[in-house]
Amino acid sequence: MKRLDARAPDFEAAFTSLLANREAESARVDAPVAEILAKVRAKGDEAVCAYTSRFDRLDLTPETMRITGAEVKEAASGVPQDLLDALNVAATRIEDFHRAQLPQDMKYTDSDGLTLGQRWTSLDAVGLYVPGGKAAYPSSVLMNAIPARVAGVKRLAMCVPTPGGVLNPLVLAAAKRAGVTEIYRVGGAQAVGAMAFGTETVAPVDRIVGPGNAWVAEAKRQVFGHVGIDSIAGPSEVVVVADAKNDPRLVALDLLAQAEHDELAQSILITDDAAFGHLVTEAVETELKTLSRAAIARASWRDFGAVIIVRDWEEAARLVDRLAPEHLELMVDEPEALFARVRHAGAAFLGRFCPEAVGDYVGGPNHVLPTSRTARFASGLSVYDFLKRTTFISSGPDALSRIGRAGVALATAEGLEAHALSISERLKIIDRG
Ligand code: HSO
Ligand code: ZN
Repeated sequence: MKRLDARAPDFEAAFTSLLANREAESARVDAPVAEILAKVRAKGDEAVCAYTSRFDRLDLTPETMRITGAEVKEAASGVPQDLLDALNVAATRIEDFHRAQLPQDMKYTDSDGLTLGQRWTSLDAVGLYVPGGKAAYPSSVLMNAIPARVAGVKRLAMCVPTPGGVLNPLVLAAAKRAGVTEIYRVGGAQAVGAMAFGTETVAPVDRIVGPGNAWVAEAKRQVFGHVGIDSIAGPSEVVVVADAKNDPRLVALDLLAQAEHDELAQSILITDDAAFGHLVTEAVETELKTLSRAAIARASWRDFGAVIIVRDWEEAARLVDRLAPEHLELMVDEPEALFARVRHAGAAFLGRFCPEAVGDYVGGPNHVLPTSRTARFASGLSVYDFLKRTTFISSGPDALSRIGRAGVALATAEGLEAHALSISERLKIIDRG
């Protein structure tokens, strides 16, 4: 953990080191992934089943690739009712937020007499990748699937690896609640290939979303262009801005909630009180004695954690913008006023009783957010990722006669004669009356 003081002469260098890229040194998998994708594209189900047998020790046939409705029901029936109720609370709140997010179509008639506008329509089919084993978060199934369904996507296919054939009941229950329409027990690059290119069993989709390991991320990169993809997430991060009126233990737990995700996660406290900063770091050490994921959280806090002492909240806001964090907690007297000064953050949590973990599960806004400072130019997952716009122009003779000549002049200047004629020949007809 680093301790930084904005007044110290070496502050700038120390702060810059916090902005360093935390991407894992992952092995290059571009060549093997390209081979898998090519095989899946050429051989369809046969290749998907062969790779599943090799990587997941699971023998599949085209008939058993899909997890049936009965299997989903059976698995979900083993989930305790209180957990199903919790899933339902989360799903309902996520649905409500994303429904409120739906954009309006636009249409107006301008002073030249043209009617202009744009109309939103949903994608036809989306593929959702869900990692296997421990990396599978049921909450992330809800966060990826619900915006697609709210946007109006009819087909929502999900791929999840089931090594050794073991199903994750809570993931399946989340998929069912979120409105996933079909589920395949296929993972890795072969799943991405199947969804992108289609096989005899898996119909192709238009966009693939969802987290995955290095192979899945590389496969998504390689199919991009043929289908759309979501952004490729880096390690998670949180910046907590807190004054000395807070309970140091609560602030420590918020920092650790991020740190326990990943050794590469980053948790930063910004405070205007150095003594409070010390209390928080002491509380972090105390909690690390008992947390179940202490090994991961300790590594993250040791390597990437930081406490920054600032003169005032104005300075805090400037530093937050430079960090452009995925998550921002504002635990100060007037969080709205401070939030108004911040421009770059994926999601903000305002007030002393609004921990980021509430947003991970039951807040409503999406928890798939821009990481690695990409909040400077990117936003979290939303209904917009499953919608596209068609713009339109409607013009009659009067409107065309007002703007047509300028179009002819530009077409002529570009040397595109048919363009010029397609307008000018109509202008002639109009002029003839
Ligand atoms: N904080 C994570 C999301 C998550 N947390 C899932 C718990 N489960 C990235 O925003
Ligand atoms: Zn989380």
